[in-house]
Amino acid sequence: MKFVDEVKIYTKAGHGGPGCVSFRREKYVPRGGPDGGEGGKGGDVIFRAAESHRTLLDLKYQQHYIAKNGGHGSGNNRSGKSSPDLEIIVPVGTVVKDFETGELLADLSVVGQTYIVCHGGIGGKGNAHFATSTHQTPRFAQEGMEGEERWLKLELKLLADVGIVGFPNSGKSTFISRVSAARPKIADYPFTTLTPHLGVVKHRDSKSFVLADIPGLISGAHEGHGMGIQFLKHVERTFLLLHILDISTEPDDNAWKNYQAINRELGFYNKELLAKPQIVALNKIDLPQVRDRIKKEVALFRKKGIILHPFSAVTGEGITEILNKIIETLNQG
Ligand SMILES: Nc1nc2c(ncn2[C@@H]2O[C@H](COP(=O)(O)OP(=O)(O)OP(=O)(O)O)[C@@H](O)[C@H]2O)c(=O)[nH]1
Ligand SMILES: [Mg+2]
Repeated sequence: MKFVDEVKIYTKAGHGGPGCVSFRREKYVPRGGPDGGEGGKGGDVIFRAAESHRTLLDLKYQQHYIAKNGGHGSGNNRSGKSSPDLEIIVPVGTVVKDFETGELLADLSVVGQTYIVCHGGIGGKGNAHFATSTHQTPRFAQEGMEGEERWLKLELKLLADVGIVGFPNSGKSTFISRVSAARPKIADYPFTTLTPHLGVVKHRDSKSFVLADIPGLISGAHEGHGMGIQFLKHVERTFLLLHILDISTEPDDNAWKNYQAINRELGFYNKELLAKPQIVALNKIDLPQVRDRIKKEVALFRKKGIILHPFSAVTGEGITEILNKIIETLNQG
């Protein structure tokens, strides 16, 4: 099943009910005064963030959300019924934007948070409202106000704690499938992962955290090369990044250059990504051509002030150290 993280929907609040034109009818009172009541208010359309929903999938299947109109006012000064609000439940982390303008309307990041996206129209006044000493028998009433309507774009940024970044084929999916129950496809060709995957990691007795595996990046991703950088929105809110490096394929593969190339793409997407703590790891140390170069690479990164964690996603060597480091860093934040 495809991971749904963007949907377009139409929302419309209810119109206010029309006011009523009516005159009192009583025995022995031949010409009673105006007694038309006002219309009821139309229902609002409201978003509510709840933990019960993990994806925007439900909204993909229903595109139109229309709240009911307010009831008509009636005689005897009776107001029309106000309509109930239409509530749309969305996962925590949903961002609501105006589809036409792209304007950010709401960022529903807290459980129970609500946002009124379309206000219902208020009801029209009945003719009783318009009676004055000089105009005692108004034969008109107001229409209700129109309810607001708009097309929206909803985006769900996965709420992962840790995002994995790296070139295609570096072993990101192998890592997540090793440490969590997530089972993204793994293969020896680039761009195996086409959609983000989430995995919950429970390491020893520390609190579990959520890891996000996203499609690989390449140089020029910000210009649309490879899978592009749109998937980086899934790691925008993570607390830290796990940067996986692979120097196994070419003899002149340069871990430092690769490291910088990926960071450049992160910066093109959003400078703030570069401010996140990064845990840098060198994968595939089970392969002799990589094993032979561990010392050199670790020393080179150390010179730049960066700890390089060698590991093998296949044999599991070095993974405990990486998880320890992730948890330590998460705890600091
Ligand atoms: N020898 C060895 N191979 C590995 C290791 N980790 C991953 N691989 C292999 O590398 C290839 C790519 O692994 P993936 O986990 O699919 O890589 P990815 O980074 O998710 O790739 P994309 O989804 O394309 O970005 C597969 O053939 C894996 O079996 C490792 O530690 N050692
Ligand atoms: Mg992958």
